[in-house]
Amino acid sequence: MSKRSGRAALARALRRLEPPPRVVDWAIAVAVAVEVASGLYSFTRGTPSGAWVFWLHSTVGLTLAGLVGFKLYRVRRRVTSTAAWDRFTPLSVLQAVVTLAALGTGVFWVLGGNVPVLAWTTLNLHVGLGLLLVPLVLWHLRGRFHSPRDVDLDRRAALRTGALLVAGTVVWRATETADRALGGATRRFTGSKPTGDLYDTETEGGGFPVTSWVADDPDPVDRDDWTLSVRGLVEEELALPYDEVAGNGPTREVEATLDCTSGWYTHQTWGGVRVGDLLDSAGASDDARYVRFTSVTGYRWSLPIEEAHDALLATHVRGDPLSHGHGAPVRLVAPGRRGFQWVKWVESMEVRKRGDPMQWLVTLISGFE
Ligand SMILES: Nc1nc2c(c(=O)[nH]1)N[C@H]1C(S)=C(S)[C@@H](COP(=O)(O)O)O[C@H]1N2
Ligand SMILES: [Mo]
Repeated sequence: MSKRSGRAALARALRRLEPPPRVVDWAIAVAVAVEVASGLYSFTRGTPSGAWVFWLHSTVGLTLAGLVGFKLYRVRRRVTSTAAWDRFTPLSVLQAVVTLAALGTGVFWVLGGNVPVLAWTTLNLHVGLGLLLVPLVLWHLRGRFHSPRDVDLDRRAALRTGALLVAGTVVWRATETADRALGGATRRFTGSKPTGDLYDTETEGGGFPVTSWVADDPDPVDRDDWTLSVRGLVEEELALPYDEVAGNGPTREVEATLDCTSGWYTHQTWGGVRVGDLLDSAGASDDARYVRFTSVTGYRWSLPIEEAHDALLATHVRGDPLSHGHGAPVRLVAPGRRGFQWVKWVESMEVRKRGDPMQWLVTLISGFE
Protein backbone atom coordinates (compact mmCIF):
# COMPACT_ATOMS: atom_id res chain seq x y z
CA MET A 1 0.00 0.00 0.00
CA SER A 2 1.37 3.42 -0.87
CA LYS A 3 1.85 5.97 1.87
CA ARG A 4 -0.99 8.14 0.61
CA SER A 5 -3.59 5.39 0.30
CA GLY A 6 -2.49 4.09 3.69
CA ARG A 7 -3.20 7.44 5.21
CA ALA A 8 -6.55 7.65 3.46
CA ALA A 9 -7.50 4.24 4.83
CA LEU A 10 -6.56 5.34 8.32
CA ALA A 11 -8.59 8.51 7.98
CA ARG A 12 -11.59 6.47 6.82
CA ALA A 13 -11.25 4.03 9.72
CA LEU A 14 -10.96 6.91 12.19
CA ARG A 15 -14.04 8.57 10.71
CA ARG A 16 -15.97 5.36 11.10
CA LEU A 17 -15.01 5.05 14.78
CA GLU A 18 -15.11 8.70 15.73
CA PRO A 19 -17.95 9.81 18.01
CA PRO A 20 -19.53 13.15 17.02
CA PRO A 21 -17.47 16.27 17.95
CA ARG A 22 -19.70 17.42 20.82
CA VAL A 23 -19.72 13.94 22.28
CA VAL A 24 -15.92 13.81 22.16
CA ASP A 25 -15.66 17.23 23.81
CA TRP A 26 -18.04 16.45 26.63
CA ALA A 27 -16.60 12.97 27.09
CA ILE A 28 -13.17 14.59 27.55
CA ALA A 29 -14.53 16.97 30.19
CA VAL A 30 -16.27 14.09 31.99
CA ALA A 31 -13.20 11.84 31.75
CA VAL A 32 -10.95 14.56 33.20
CA ALA A 33 -13.42 15.06 36.06
CA VAL A 34 -13.48 11.31 36.73
CA GLU A 35 -9.68 11.19 36.66
CA VAL A 36 -9.23 14.07 39.09
CA ALA A 37 -11.89 12.70 41.46
CA SER A 38 -10.66 9.10 41.35
CA GLY A 39 -7.03 10.23 41.61
CA LEU A 40 -7.71 12.25 44.74
CA TYR A 41 -9.97 9.58 46.21
CA SER A 42 -7.26 6.98 45.61
CA PHE A 43 -5.12 8.81 48.18
CA THR A 44 -7.47 7.52 50.85
CA ARG A 45 -7.41 3.87 49.72
CA GLY A 46 -4.72 1.69 51.26
CA THR A 47 -6.26 -1.78 51.28
CA PRO A 48 -6.95 -4.08 48.32
CA SER A 49 -10.71 -3.49 48.75
CA GLY A 50 -9.97 -0.04 47.35
CA ALA A 51 -8.23 -1.41 44.25
CA TRP A 52 -11.25 -0.68 42.05
CA VAL A 53 -10.57 3.06 42.17
CA PHE A 54 -7.09 2.51 40.71
CA TRP A 55 -8.56 0.32 37.94
CA LEU A 56 -11.14 2.98 37.18
CA HIS A 57 -8.41 5.61 37.06
CA SER A 58 -6.29 3.57 34.61
CA THR A 59 -9.16 2.58 32.34
CA VAL A 60 -10.69 6.03 32.08
CA GLY A 61 -7.20 7.49 31.62
CA LEU A 62 -6.55 5.28 28.60
CA THR A 63 -10.01 6.06 27.22
CA LEU A 64 -9.20 9.74 27.63
CA ALA A 65 -6.07 9.19 25.55
CA GLY A 66 -8.27 7.86 22.71
CA LEU A 67 -10.68 10.80 23.01
CA VAL A 68 -7.82 13.29 22.96
CA GLY A 69 -6.47 11.54 19.87
CA PHE A 70 -9.78 12.05 18.04
CA LYS A 71 -9.99 15.62 19.22
CA LEU A 72 -6.48 16.53 18.10
CA TYR A 73 -7.08 14.86 14.74
CA ARG A 74 -10.23 16.90 14.27
CA VAL A 75 -8.76 20.28 15.18
CA ARG A 76 -5.30 19.73 13.65
CA ARG A 77 -5.77 22.30 10.86
CA ARG A 78 -7.14 24.90 13.22
CA VAL A 79 -3.97 24.58 15.27
CA THR A 80 -1.33 24.26 12.57
CA SER A 81 -2.48 27.30 10.62
CA THR A 82 -1.92 30.26 12.90
CA ALA A 83 -4.32 32.33 10.79
CA ALA A 84 -7.10 30.27 12.35
CA TRP A 85 -6.01 31.04 15.92
CA ASP A 86 -8.29 33.03 18.16
CA ARG A 87 -7.67 34.26 21.69
CA PHE A 88 -8.59 30.91 23.23
CA THR A 89 -6.31 28.84 21.02
CA PRO A 90 -3.09 29.26 23.04
CA LEU A 91 -4.87 28.07 26.15
CA SER A 92 -6.36 25.13 24.25
CA VAL A 93 -2.90 24.17 23.04
CA LEU A 94 -1.58 24.43 26.59
CA GLN A 95 -4.44 22.24 27.77
CA ALA A 96 -3.61 19.63 25.13
CA VAL A 97 0.04 19.63 26.17
CA VAL A 98 -0.78 19.29 29.88
CA THR A 99 -3.32 16.53 29.18
CA LEU A 100 -0.80 14.56 27.12
CA ALA A 101 1.86 15.12 29.78
CA ALA A 102 -0.49 13.96 32.55
CA LEU A 103 -1.42 10.85 30.55
CA GLY A 104 2.18 10.24 29.53
CA THR A 105 3.58 10.46 33.08
CA GLY A 106 0.83 8.13 34.33
CA VAL A 107 1.55 5.48 31.70
CA PHE A 108 5.31 5.94 32.07
CA TRP A 109 5.07 5.37 35.83
CA VAL A 110 2.95 2.25 35.40
CA LEU A 111 5.40 0.86 32.86
CA GLY A 112 8.17 1.16 35.43
CA GLY A 113 9.60 4.56 34.57
CA ASN A 114 10.63 7.26 37.00
CA VAL A 115 12.62 10.39 36.26
CA PRO A 116 12.77 12.33 39.53
CA VAL A 117 12.76 16.12 39.29
CA LEU A 118 14.28 17.46 42.52
CA ALA A 119 12.34 15.67 45.26
CA TRP A 120 9.46 14.84 42.92
CA THR A 121 8.89 11.37 41.57
CA THR A 122 7.19 11.02 38.19
CA LEU A 123 4.05 10.07 40.12
CA ASN A 124 4.15 13.42 41.97
CA LEU A 125 4.52 15.10 38.61
CA HIS A 126 1.54 13.15 37.28
CA VAL A 127 -0.59 14.36 40.22
CA GLY A 128 0.55 17.96 39.74
CA LEU A 129 -0.24 17.92 36.02
CA GLY A 130 -3.62 16.32 36.69
CA LEU A 131 -4.57 19.03 39.17
CA LEU A 132 -3.40 21.71 36.74
CA LEU A 133 -5.98 20.37 34.28
CA VAL A 134 -8.86 21.45 36.52
CA PRO A 135 -8.49 25.22 35.96
CA LEU A 136 -7.47 24.64 32.32
CA VAL A 137 -10.55 22.57 31.49
CA LEU A 138 -12.84 25.01 33.28
CA TRP A 139 -11.26 27.86 31.35
CA HIS A 140 -11.57 25.95 28.09
CA LEU A 141 -15.25 25.24 28.76
CA ARG A 142 -15.76 28.94 29.38
CA GLY A 143 -14.29 29.88 26.03
CA ARG A 144 -15.71 27.07 23.93
CA PHE A 145 -18.86 26.19 25.75
CA HIS A 146 -21.48 24.17 23.92
CA SER A 147 -24.54 23.32 25.93
CA PRO A 148 -24.73 19.62 26.77
CA ARG A 149 -28.20 19.80 25.20
CA ASP A 150 -26.51 20.19 21.80
CA VAL A 151 -24.78 16.87 22.29
CA ASP A 152 -26.03 14.55 19.58
CA LEU A 153 -25.74 11.38 21.60
CA ASP A 154 -27.72 8.96 19.47
CA ARG A 155 -27.37 5.19 19.60
CA ARG A 156 -24.42 5.14 17.25
CA ALA A 157 -22.52 7.85 19.12
CA ALA A 158 -23.16 6.02 22.39
CA LEU A 159 -21.86 2.78 20.85
CA ARG A 160 -18.71 4.46 19.60
CA THR A 161 -18.03 6.09 22.97
CA GLY A 162 -18.68 2.75 24.65
CA ALA A 163 -16.26 1.08 22.23
CA LEU A 164 -13.57 3.55 23.28
CA LEU A 165 -14.15 2.66 26.92
CA VAL A 166 -13.85 -1.03 26.06
CA ALA A 167 -10.64 -0.31 24.14
CA GLY A 168 -9.33 1.55 27.20
CA THR A 169 -10.07 -1.47 29.36
CA VAL A 170 -8.42 -3.88 26.92
CA VAL A 171 -5.27 -1.75 26.69
CA TRP A 172 -5.17 -1.49 30.49
CA ARG A 173 -5.47 -5.29 30.90
CA ALA A 174 -2.78 -5.77 28.27
CA THR A 175 -0.35 -3.40 29.99
CA GLU A 176 -0.96 -5.10 33.35
CA THR A 177 -0.21 -8.49 31.79
CA ALA A 178 2.85 -7.21 29.94
CA ASP A 179 4.10 -5.52 33.09
CA ARG A 180 3.78 -8.72 35.08
CA ALA A 181 5.57 -10.67 32.36
CA LEU A 182 8.40 -8.12 32.36
CA GLY A 183 8.82 -8.49 36.11
CA GLY A 184 7.22 -5.22 37.13
CA ALA A 185 4.78 -7.00 39.45
CA THR A 186 6.39 -5.42 42.50
CA ARG A 187 4.07 -2.44 42.08
CA ARG A 188 1.27 -2.42 44.62
CA PHE A 189 -2.34 -1.97 43.56
CA THR A 190 -1.86 1.67 44.62
CA GLY A 191 0.80 2.10 41.94
CA SER A 192 3.55 2.39 44.56
CA LYS A 193 6.90 0.71 44.02
CA PRO A 194 9.32 -0.76 46.58
CA THR A 195 11.59 1.93 48.02
CA GLY A 196 14.66 0.12 46.71
CA ASP A 197 13.44 0.61 43.10
CA LEU A 198 13.34 4.37 43.56
CA TYR A 199 15.86 5.28 46.22
CA ASP A 200 19.26 3.95 47.10
CA THR A 201 18.08 2.79 50.49
CA GLU A 202 18.61 -0.97 50.40
CA THR A 203 22.29 -0.42 51.03
CA GLU A 204 21.42 1.21 54.35
CA GLY A 205 19.98 -2.00 55.72
CA GLY A 206 16.41 -1.79 54.49
CA GLY A 207 16.07 1.88 55.32
CA PHE A 208 13.40 3.99 53.73
CA PRO A 209 13.17 7.66 52.86
CA VAL A 210 12.32 10.39 55.32
CA THR A 211 9.47 12.42 53.85
CA SER A 212 7.14 15.17 54.75
CA TRP A 213 3.81 15.62 53.09
CA VAL A 214 4.32 19.31 52.53
CA ALA A 215 6.45 21.34 54.90
CA ASP A 216 6.73 19.68 58.31
CA ASP A 217 10.30 19.84 59.55
CA PRO A 218 10.44 20.21 63.34
CA ASP A 219 13.55 20.28 65.50
CA PRO A 220 14.38 16.93 67.06
CA VAL A 221 12.05 16.18 69.97
CA ASP A 222 13.85 15.54 73.27
CA ARG A 223 12.55 12.25 74.69
CA ASP A 224 13.09 13.51 78.26
CA ASP A 225 11.01 16.65 77.76
CA TRP A 226 8.26 14.92 75.88
CA THR A 227 5.04 13.38 77.17
CA LEU A 228 2.21 11.67 75.34
CA SER A 229 -1.06 13.26 76.30
CA VAL A 230 -4.19 11.08 76.18
CA ARG A 231 -7.27 13.24 76.56
CA GLY A 232 -10.78 14.04 75.40
CA LEU A 233 -13.66 11.67 76.10
CA VAL A 234 -11.81 9.58 78.67
CA GLU A 235 -12.39 8.80 82.34
CA GLU A 236 -8.85 9.76 83.25
CA GLU A 237 -6.53 11.96 81.20
CA LEU A 238 -2.98 10.69 80.95
CA ALA A 239 0.39 12.34 80.45
CA LEU A 240 2.87 9.57 79.81
CA PRO A 241 6.63 10.09 79.80
CA TYR A 242 8.63 8.27 77.14
CA ASP A 243 9.69 5.49 79.50
CA GLU A 244 6.10 4.60 80.21
CA VAL A 245 5.23 4.49 76.53
CA ALA A 246 8.31 2.58 75.45
CA GLY A 247 8.65 0.53 78.65
CA ASN A 248 11.46 -2.00 78.60
CA GLY A 249 11.07 -2.32 74.87
CA PRO A 250 7.97 -2.44 72.69
CA THR A 251 4.99 -4.31 74.10
CA ARG A 252 3.77 -5.05 70.61
CA GLU A 253 5.28 -5.64 67.19
CA VAL A 254 3.33 -5.19 63.98
CA GLU A 255 4.32 -5.79 60.38
CA ALA A 256 2.86 -3.06 58.24
CA THR A 257 3.36 -1.38 54.89
CA LEU A 258 4.04 2.33 54.73
CA ASP A 259 2.72 3.39 51.31
CA CYS A 260 3.41 7.02 50.39
CA THR A 261 1.30 8.77 47.77
CA SER A 262 4.48 9.89 46.02
CA GLY A 263 4.72 6.31 44.86
CA TRP A 264 6.90 4.21 47.14
CA TYR A 265 6.22 1.64 49.81
CA THR A 266 8.20 -0.19 52.45
CA HIS A 267 7.28 -3.18 54.52
CA GLN A 268 8.65 -2.94 58.08
CA THR A 269 8.35 -4.38 61.55
CA TRP A 270 7.18 -1.65 63.88
CA GLY A 271 7.41 -1.86 67.67
CA GLY A 272 5.48 0.19 70.18
CA VAL A 273 2.33 0.33 72.19
CA ARG A 274 -1.09 -0.68 70.95
CA VAL A 275 -3.43 2.32 70.91
CA GLY A 276 -6.16 0.04 72.31
CA ASP A 277 -4.08 -0.52 75.45
CA LEU A 278 -3.76 3.24 75.98
CA LEU A 279 -7.50 3.66 75.43
CA ASP A 280 -8.17 0.96 77.99
CA SER A 281 -5.92 2.64 80.56
CA ALA A 282 -7.59 6.00 80.06
CA GLY A 283 -11.10 4.51 79.84
CA ALA A 284 -12.76 5.78 76.66
CA SER A 285 -16.35 6.90 77.21
CA ASP A 286 -19.37 5.36 75.47
CA ASP A 287 -19.91 8.13 72.95
CA ALA A 288 -16.30 8.08 71.77
CA ARG A 289 -16.17 7.57 68.00
CA TYR A 290 -12.78 8.84 66.82
CA VAL A 291 -9.23 9.15 68.02
CA ARG A 292 -7.22 12.09 66.77
CA PHE A 293 -3.43 11.94 66.71
CA THR A 294 -1.62 15.27 66.70
CA SER A 295 2.04 15.98 66.00
CA VAL A 296 4.23 18.55 67.73
CA THR A 297 3.88 20.47 64.44
CA GLY A 298 0.08 20.49 64.56
CA TYR A 299 -0.16 17.94 61.72
CA ARG A 300 -2.92 15.51 62.64
CA TRP A 301 -5.12 12.64 61.56
CA SER A 302 -8.10 10.83 63.10
CA LEU A 303 -9.11 7.20 62.97
CA PRO A 304 -12.49 5.67 63.81
CA ILE A 305 -12.15 4.27 67.31
CA GLU A 306 -12.43 0.57 66.35
CA GLU A 307 -9.61 1.04 63.86
CA ALA A 308 -7.59 3.11 66.33
CA HIS A 309 -7.71 0.21 68.82
CA ASP A 310 -5.56 -1.88 66.46
CA ALA A 311 -3.23 0.92 65.42
CA LEU A 312 0.18 1.30 66.96
CA LEU A 313 2.04 4.21 68.46
CA ALA A 314 5.48 3.12 67.35
CA THR A 315 8.67 3.87 69.22
CA HIS A 316 10.76 1.40 67.21
CA VAL A 317 11.27 0.19 63.67
CA ARG A 318 13.21 -3.00 62.86
CA GLY A 319 14.15 -3.25 66.53
CA ASP A 320 15.80 0.18 66.73
CA PRO A 321 14.38 3.31 68.35
CA LEU A 322 12.88 5.63 65.72
CA SER A 323 15.18 8.22 64.26
CA HIS A 324 14.11 11.87 64.32
CA GLY A 325 13.26 11.86 60.61
CA HIS A 326 10.93 8.90 60.99
CA GLY A 327 9.01 10.56 63.81
CA ALA A 328 10.79 10.03 67.15
CA PRO A 329 9.84 9.68 69.90
CA VAL A 330 6.54 8.22 68.65
CA ARG A 331 4.70 7.91 65.35
CA LEU A 332 1.37 6.50 64.33
CA VAL A 333 1.38 3.20 62.44
CA ALA A 334 -2.05 2.78 60.85
CA PRO A 335 -2.05 -0.44 58.80
CA GLY A 336 -4.10 -0.13 55.62
CA ARG A 337 -3.84 3.67 55.58
CA ARG A 338 -1.69 5.70 53.21
CA GLY A 339 1.60 7.16 54.42
CA PHE A 340 0.38 10.72 54.92
CA GLN A 341 -2.00 9.46 57.61
CA TRP A 342 0.84 7.95 59.69
CA VAL A 343 1.43 11.04 61.85
CA LYS A 344 5.02 11.51 62.98
CA TRP A 345 6.25 13.16 66.20
CA VAL A 346 2.91 12.46 67.93
CA GLU A 347 2.40 14.32 71.21
CA SER A 348 -1.31 13.91 71.82
CA MET A 349 -4.07 11.43 71.34
CA GLU A 350 -7.55 12.82 71.75
CA VAL A 351 -10.70 10.73 72.04
CA ARG A 352 -13.57 12.46 70.24
CA LYS A 353 -17.17 12.19 69.27
CA ARG A 354 -16.67 13.49 65.74
CA GLY A 355 -14.21 13.19 62.90
CA ASP A 356 -12.13 16.14 61.84
CA PRO A 357 -12.64 17.45 58.28
CA MET A 358 -10.10 20.22 58.91
CA GLN A 359 -7.33 17.63 59.14
CA TRP A 360 -7.17 17.61 55.31
CA LEU A 361 -6.29 21.27 55.24
CA VAL A 362 -3.97 21.05 58.25
CA THR A 363 -1.81 18.34 56.64
CA LEU A 364 -1.22 20.76 53.75
CA ILE A 365 -0.37 23.87 55.75
CA SER A 366 1.30 22.60 58.94
CA GLY A 367 4.96 23.49 59.06
CA PHE A 368 4.44 26.91 57.46
CA GLU A 369 4.91 29.88 59.77
N1 LIG B 1 3.86 15.25 61.38
C1 LIG B 1 3.97 14.72 60.15
N2 LIG B 1 3.76 13.40 59.98
C2 LIG B 1 3.89 12.83 58.75
C3 LIG B 1 4.23 13.63 57.62
C4 LIG B 1 4.41 15.03 57.82
O1 LIG B 1 4.68 15.79 56.87
N3 LIG B 1 4.28 15.52 59.09
N4 LIG B 1 4.36 13.04 56.37
C5 LIG B 1 3.59 11.82 56.17
C6 LIG B 1 3.90 11.18 54.91
S1 LIG B 1 3.33 11.91 53.49
C7 LIG B 1 4.49 9.96 54.85
S2 LIG B 1 4.65 9.11 53.40
C8 LIG B 1 5.10 9.37 56.04
C9 LIG B 1 6.56 9.16 55.76
O2 LIG B 1 7.19 8.57 56.85
P1 LIG B 1 8.77 8.45 56.87
O3 LIG B 1 9.33 9.85 56.76
O4 LIG B 1 9.09 7.77 58.15
O5 LIG B 1 9.16 7.62 55.68
O6 LIG B 1 4.94 10.15 57.20
C10 LIG B 1 3.71 10.84 57.33
N5 LIG B 1 3.68 11.51 58.60
MO1 LIG C 1 3.73 10.50 51.74
